[in-house]
Amino acid sequence: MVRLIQTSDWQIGMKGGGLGEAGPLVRETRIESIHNVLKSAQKKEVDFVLLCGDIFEHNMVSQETVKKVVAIFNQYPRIPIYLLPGNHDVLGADCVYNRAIFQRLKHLTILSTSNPVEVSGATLHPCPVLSKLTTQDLTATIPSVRDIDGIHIGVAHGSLVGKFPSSNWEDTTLPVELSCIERTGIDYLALGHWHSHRAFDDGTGVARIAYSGTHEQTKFGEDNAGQCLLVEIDKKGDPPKIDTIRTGQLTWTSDELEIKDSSSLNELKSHFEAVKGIDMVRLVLHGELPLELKEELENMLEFQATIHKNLRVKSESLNITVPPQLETPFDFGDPILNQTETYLKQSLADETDPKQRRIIVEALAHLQRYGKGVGA
Ligand SMILES: [Mn+2]
Repeated sequence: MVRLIQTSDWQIGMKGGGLGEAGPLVRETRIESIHNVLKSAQKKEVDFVLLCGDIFEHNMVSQETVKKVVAIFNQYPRIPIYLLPGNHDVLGADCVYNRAIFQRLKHLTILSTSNPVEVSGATLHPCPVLSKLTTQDLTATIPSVRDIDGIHIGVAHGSLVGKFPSSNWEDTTLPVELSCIERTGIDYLALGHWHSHRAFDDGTGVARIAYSGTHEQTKFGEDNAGQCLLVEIDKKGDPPKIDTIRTGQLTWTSDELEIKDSSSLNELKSHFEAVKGIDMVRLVLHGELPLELKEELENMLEFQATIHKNLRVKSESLNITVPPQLETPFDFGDPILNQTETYLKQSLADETDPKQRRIIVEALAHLQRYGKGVGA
């Protein structure tokens, strides 16, 4: 019998591009959540932990970051850790795991060749990535183990051919053939590379292939992320028992909302009410917003930004409409201001680029506010 924790794609050291100010929070949380993986291993008294690649975002990750990860590993000295490098932390002369600090970790084994490794309860068959551009089945090196006693587990980092969950993952590099199980007779294939947890059957209705997904969601829109897997296999040939364990800390939501009129702001209010416990909130706004509601919307968003750990609002497709009263000339009692207004309105009438129009509308709104202030 073997019991293991499977995890991958920690992407430690990732920039968090597109997350703006939340970048540092996401980076630190990814490191902190390693504890959740190793604590699960401790609690479930597993034989070992299997890291299926992309533990670091790249091989040039800072030594400070490396030390943070090693410091966490050191807090769990009784858990054997087997680490297969992926395409981000790819093997080679500058591989991050070549650094001396890793050689001193007694309970960490880097799976750098395809030689079988005897572990407590099973034999591992690592399929290391030797080039990021590999187009050959990564599991080709796993021999047939049908006639060899014991539980056999393949470990690879790549894309399961024909099972890409979304088109942007449909790359032709790092292929893993589904037929690997049938060809070799291994009991289980542990995979990394995809950030979402997925399990696949071997063609006979038994799930023998699984991605754990990342331990902490990396961006908006990832589904089934923020977990590790507890995998148990009783004996050779038995169906593996695959359970998910929550390890992620940050919660994420991404939604779209159409703005039409003042009732839309109430809808927006209800939306924020519904997501108030979520850390990372993304909102795409489109439609038409009357200029007189612009300030209210901005105030609402400013306040909401203080409630969530991160609020990202995309409003490039939200048109600000100019209300009729802005079309009627306003006498500022100052020829320069009057002239400015006429000029801006003419520019608005001539301008077709939505980005430029928004700038002009903004200027008009400021001018009006200023004008009212002068008149008051
Ligand atoms: Mn990868």
